[in-house]
Amino acid sequence: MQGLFVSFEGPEGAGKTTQARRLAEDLRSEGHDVVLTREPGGTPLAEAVRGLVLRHAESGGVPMSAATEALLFTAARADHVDRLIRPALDAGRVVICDRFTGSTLAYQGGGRGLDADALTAAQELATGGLRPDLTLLLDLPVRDGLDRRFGDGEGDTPNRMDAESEAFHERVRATYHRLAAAEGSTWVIVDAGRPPVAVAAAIGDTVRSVLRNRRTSDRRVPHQAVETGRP
Ligand code: T5A
Repeated sequence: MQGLFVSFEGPEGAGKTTQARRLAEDLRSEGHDVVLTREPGGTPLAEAVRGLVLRHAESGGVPMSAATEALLFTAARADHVDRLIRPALDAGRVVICDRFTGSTLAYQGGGRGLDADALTAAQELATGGLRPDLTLLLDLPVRDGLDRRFGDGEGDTPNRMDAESEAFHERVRATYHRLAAAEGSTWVIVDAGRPPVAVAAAIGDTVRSVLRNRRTSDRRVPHQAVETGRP
C-alpha cells in the first residue's frame, strides 16, 4: 500500500504552517495515519542544517554563497526523504510536508538566480525522483504575507530569507506561478488571502477529492491487471 504525499508551498506568511497543521488534525480525526513534517527539517540532521542555513547574521549566522545555501537545503532534503518521508509513504501513511523541492526552485532558483536545470538535477539526486502527489501553493501578494508576519513589528525573528528585499520575494512568487503552470494537475493554487477557515475548506475539498480518486483507482487495479493480462 502506498501512502499519500502532500506538500505546502508559497511565499512568506501565506499560512502554510497554519494550514498544514489544520489539515493534519482534520485527516487524523477522520482516521488517517498522518505524518506532519517540515523543511528544512524533519530529521535530526535536517534540523541541524535548518539552524545553519536560516540563521540571520545578526543572530550569529554564517555568510554563505547561493550555491552553498541551495546545496544545504538539498542535503537536508535527501536525509528527510531517506529517513522519514519515504518510509512513511511505504507504510501507507499520509505525509504532509511544509515546503519541499518547490521551495528550492522558487527561492534559490527564482530568488537567488541559480540555474534551474542544475537545481532540478540536484533535487532528483536528493529525492530519488520522489514527487508529491499533490502540492498546495498558498498564494497571496508578497506585501500581504510580509505584513502578516512582521507588519506590527511583532512576529518571530526574521531569518536570512525573510530579510531579503521585496523584489527577491516577488521573484520567488513569480517562480511559484511558473512551476504551478508547468506541473499541471498535481499543483493546485489556493487563494490564501481569505480567512483561515475558508482557506482550510478549499484545501480540505482538494485533498479529499485526491483521496477519493485514489481509493477508486486502487479498487480498479486488480480488474485492469486481469483485463490486460498483466501479472
Ligand atoms: N527555504 C526553504 C528556501 O529558501 N529553500 C528551501 O529549499 C526551503 C525548504 C523557511 C525559510 O526557508 C526558505 C523559505 C523560508 O524563507 P520558515 O521559518 O520555515 O522558513 O518559514 P516559512 O515556511 O516561510 O513560514 P512563514 O512563517 O513565513 O509562513 P507560513 O507558514 O506560510 O505562515 P503561518 O502559518 O506561519 O502564518 C503566518 C502569520 O499569518 C497568520 C498566522 O496566524 C501567523 O501570524 N495567518 C493568517 N492571517 C490572516 N489570514 C489567514 N488566512 C492567515 N493564515 C495565517
